[in-house]
Amino acid sequence: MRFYRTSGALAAAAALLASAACVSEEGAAEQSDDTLVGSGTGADCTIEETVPIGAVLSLTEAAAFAGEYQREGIEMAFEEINAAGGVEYEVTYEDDKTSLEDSVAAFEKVIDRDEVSAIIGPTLSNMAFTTYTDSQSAGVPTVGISTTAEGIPEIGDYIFRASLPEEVALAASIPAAKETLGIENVAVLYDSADEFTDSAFNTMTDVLADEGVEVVVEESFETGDTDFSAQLSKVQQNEVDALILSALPGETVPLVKQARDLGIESPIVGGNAFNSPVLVGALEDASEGLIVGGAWSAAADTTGNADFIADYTEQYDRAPDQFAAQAYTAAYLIDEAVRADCDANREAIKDNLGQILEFDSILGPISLAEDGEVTQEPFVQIIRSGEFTLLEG
Ligand code: 1QQ
Repeated sequence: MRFYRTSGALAAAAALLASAACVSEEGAAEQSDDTLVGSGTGADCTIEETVPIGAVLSLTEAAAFAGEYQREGIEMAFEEINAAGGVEYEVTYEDDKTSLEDSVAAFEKVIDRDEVSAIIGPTLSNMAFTTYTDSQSAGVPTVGISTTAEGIPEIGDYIFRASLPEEVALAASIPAAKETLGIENVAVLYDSADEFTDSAFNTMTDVLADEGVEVVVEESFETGDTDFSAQLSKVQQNEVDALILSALPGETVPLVKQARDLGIESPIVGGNAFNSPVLVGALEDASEGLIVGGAWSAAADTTGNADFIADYTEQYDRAPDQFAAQAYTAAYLIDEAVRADCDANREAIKDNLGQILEFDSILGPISLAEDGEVTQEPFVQIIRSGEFTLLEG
């Protein structure tokens, strides 16, 4: 067993040398701190220094429906991990207020001020396309927990996601909906102003074409819109078997309510943002029959899921959702990467995150590849009487 800890002065000198010597391709100095290296591996790893983690989340404004759950999922996981001993983590939470500007500032804070070993977040792909270029050039491993748009891991080798790509969710939910409901033609409605919903629209179009489902109406709107009568009147003029909807909850709720008020009764298939009890609660009766593909289900029989649901519900006085579950899982994946070489420096975390194979999680077995992409099975659910039930998966 190797023991890496050195005296403070020696460690400081070594860190200085190391940071002078190690410059990543992008020119950013690599973090190399001997006090973040411990002894032992895996469950036996012991690191004396507290490991700093940054969590940049949308804790207020439009995406807080997910961000609040994410904060709780991260908090609960690190409480459990810290209680198990060996490695202690301290998380700094930053609210990006669902704004790109604030997200960029929050990333700068955790990278430069807090010198974190890894970042979790942000909540929306819309911010990630910008903020991930910052953590990539600073050489900080970053794990997305709900950044599902196409092209996210491709931003760089420090960018990972423990969030099922929307392409994978839709490739499961649309065929399942087609089979269950006998869908032959659809109307596709999408938010063209958000990176995630726009990317999901492209995927929906591809999957529908592959499935031989005809798109008879295709209409867009923009984040912040509240009146969908123009788009819905096009739907009314055409009999469709289903509505395929790519939207965040802020627009989904009024759109679906307006559709039902107009007498449009077609079943609705949505993206992973629909996998949220907040959305179901806001839709009330209009949520009946919604079909959604996502990374997690309360009904799934995955390892530890029942305990996770029970513990979370006790701690936060409400049941967890997909966003809490993915955030919780990401914390464990970071811990797994730290313990692999018992090294909580950025470079070691990055190298080891990319080698996680079939980690047994509440999302099911989950792997992260060197290119940052996640592999896990999707869950397709249908909402019945306000409850998510498994349709398939
Ligand atoms: C993204 C998403 C959203 C639904 C997260 C809340 O998947 O922005 O990629």
